Amino acid sequence: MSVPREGLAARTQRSEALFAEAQKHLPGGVDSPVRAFRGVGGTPRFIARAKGSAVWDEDGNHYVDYLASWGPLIAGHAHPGVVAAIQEAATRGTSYGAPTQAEVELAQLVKQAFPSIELVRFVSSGTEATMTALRLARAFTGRDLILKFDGGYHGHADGLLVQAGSGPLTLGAPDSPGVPAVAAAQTLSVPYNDVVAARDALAAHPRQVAAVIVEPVAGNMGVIPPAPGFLEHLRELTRADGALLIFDEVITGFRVALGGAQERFRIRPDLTCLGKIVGGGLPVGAYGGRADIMQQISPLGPVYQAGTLSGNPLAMAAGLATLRLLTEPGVYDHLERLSARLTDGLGNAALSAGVAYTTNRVGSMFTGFFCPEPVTDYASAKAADTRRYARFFHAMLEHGVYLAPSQFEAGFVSLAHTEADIDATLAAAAEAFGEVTSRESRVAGE
Ligand code: KE4
Repeated sequence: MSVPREGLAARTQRSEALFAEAQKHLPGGVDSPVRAFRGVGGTPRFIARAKGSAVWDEDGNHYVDYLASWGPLIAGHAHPGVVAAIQEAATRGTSYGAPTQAEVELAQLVKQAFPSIELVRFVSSGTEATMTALRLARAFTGRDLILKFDGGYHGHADGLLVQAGSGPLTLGAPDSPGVPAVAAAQTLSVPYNDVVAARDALAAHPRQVAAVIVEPVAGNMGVIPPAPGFLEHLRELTRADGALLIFDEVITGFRVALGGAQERFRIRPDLTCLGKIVGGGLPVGAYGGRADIMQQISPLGPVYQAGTLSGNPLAMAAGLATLRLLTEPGVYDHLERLSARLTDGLGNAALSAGVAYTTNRVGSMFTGFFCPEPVTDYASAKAADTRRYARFFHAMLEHGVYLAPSQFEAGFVSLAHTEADIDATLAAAAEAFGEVTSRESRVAGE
């Protein structure tokens, strides 16, 4: 039986005090908007430390963590092998601005996992990876237009903040001010999983679209799997039109399979963007793909991209240590089994509590939506009851479970999660679903 902590209100004093101070110095008190709890209300928990599947906030509250830093921590927090690799690398210096053996080794591992990647370049974030992939696609094709999907989030580069998911969706601003109209005008966006809309968009701009960029499993509207045939059709449509197909695998890379969604769904994109797991919790992004395209990148070719800390030795060490854990046999079967038990259990708990709830899951990434209908695209995701999500989120927090602070994000199971963690989570959910409906009936009765 999961019991809410006594006097939890008193147990957020340090987070509250830190949040008040943080807001004097940082916009919204955070360094990334989705951390501010705007999608669920209340005070963001200031995290003091983490280990394995657990995080502790500054008030000493313990949580089973499914945020996993928005995806990178597939091996769990502070994995001893990852920490030791970072520590060892740090004793040899933290940055050289020169090539290193670690970059070569990590590139080899990425290419082994992703056969479509013949050349790869490391950068420091997913945003840098997708931003550069689009510049490269435009240079290679000589075309200007980009086609993305409603609710797809690919980082905060100007042309990609159009009908964007993740934070912009959570905060109700899918199109950001400050993006020049001419930049936004180069970006077409159609509903996710809608092959006809994608076909019509390409047909309306024949041989003018440089690339179609897609999250092969959407993670920024909450998790939405590709409909059967969706990715295959995108591959055919882009090949016929001469547009490049870019898989944004910043979340799905090394997550839904060692070789990401392109392994799981057997599609070969022209370019792939990576992030999160490839850095093992340190800042790494990457873009790569066909050699004839990547050879356009400076200093080989004319397309410029650079970065002071690209291929940073500490980040390369963390990425290498993490990926080597993922090449162990049975890793993905284990994640599949544990994640399925979690989401099946959440669905059953919601059913028992009479709460309309539907879970989407691919591998160890998942989202529970507070709505009765299947969630297959941006429109159906937006129909979810975000107030119920917020109540559930806080009820789970009170029961020691940390989910994504937005209905429109993904949760993640790691190699550090145990059967006992899943049991505790499902016990907490049984209480939390009940509290969602009882709070509503209390309000209705007032
Ligand atoms: P970063 O620049 O945040 O490293 O990566 C941008 C990015 C690109 N592509 C996909 C599919 C992504 O999900 C992301 C970033 N994801 C968000 C959460 N959904 C990061 C969390 C945040 O913005 O704080």
